[in-house]
Amino acid sequence: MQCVTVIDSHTGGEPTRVVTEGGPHLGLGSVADRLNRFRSEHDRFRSAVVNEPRGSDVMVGALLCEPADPSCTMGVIFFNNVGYLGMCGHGTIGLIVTLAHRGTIGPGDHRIETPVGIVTATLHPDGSVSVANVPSYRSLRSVPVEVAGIGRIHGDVAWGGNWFFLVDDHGHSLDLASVRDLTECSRKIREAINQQGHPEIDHVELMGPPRSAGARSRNFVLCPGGAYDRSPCGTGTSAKLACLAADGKLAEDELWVQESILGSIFTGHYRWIDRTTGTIAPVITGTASVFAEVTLLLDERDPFCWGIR
Ligand code: PYC
Repeated sequence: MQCVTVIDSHTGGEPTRVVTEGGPHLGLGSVADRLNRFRSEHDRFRSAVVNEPRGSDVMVGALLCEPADPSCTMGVIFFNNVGYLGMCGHGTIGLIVTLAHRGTIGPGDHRIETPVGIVTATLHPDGSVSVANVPSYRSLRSVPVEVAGIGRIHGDVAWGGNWFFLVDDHGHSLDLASVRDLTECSRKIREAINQQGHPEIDHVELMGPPRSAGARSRNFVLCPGGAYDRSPCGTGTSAKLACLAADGKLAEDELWVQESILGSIFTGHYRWIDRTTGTIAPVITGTASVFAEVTLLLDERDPFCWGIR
């Protein structure tokens, strides 16, 4: 029997499960190297932790590891029901709140090595967390895509730690009651843009007008494994900031309040890194709540010990 201790939190409704003990040893090297070892040698551990019956399609796991970069205090690999994430904004906020809950860290800056670069998470005295994310940029603007059953839509391709396709003219109202339709629409858009020579895009972000006072925009984000992000998506909001910066629609340090399909909020702003390449340094702020401390039991006699895949 293998025991794995985890702490569960949610960030704006989106869950994060931090493995605190019992995870696989991933050897030496950068966090990107360790991700490769996680994927090739321990992928069933990923599935055991986040998939049913212990988890669900929406759960994002976080495995801490030693950073290779000496300026970082920790390394982290985020994973989900189908694989691994480059970065995860809501997950980083959940991780920091979880470590503060355990008494492992206090307020201040925490440099974290991820497979796609270093991020700095700041735990504020009020418990909120800001994440200075990896450099983000838009690679393509207003790409036309013919989507079966929907017609022609347009989207921007942008990197915010994961690859996003951001669409305004999807023709849907972003209502929580319509998540099935929104999921199906986003799935079809992803299939079409992937077939159009962009297999790297694994997140689709539908944009719409905000509902709550102070918010600038509402989104619906389809994640790689088919679940939708309950939070406004930290990497998706970073991608959105890169598009706004490139279009000259948001100034440096101007606040962008991004609302999720649930109405939960992230606040974002950016600084230019390189105007010629359109690369920005985005910062996302949000809050998380810890809701469970659990010991998972991995018993080889259990037919679904390694999760329902
Ligand atoms: O917050 O970056 C994020 C994220 C990615 C997938 C789910 N959440």
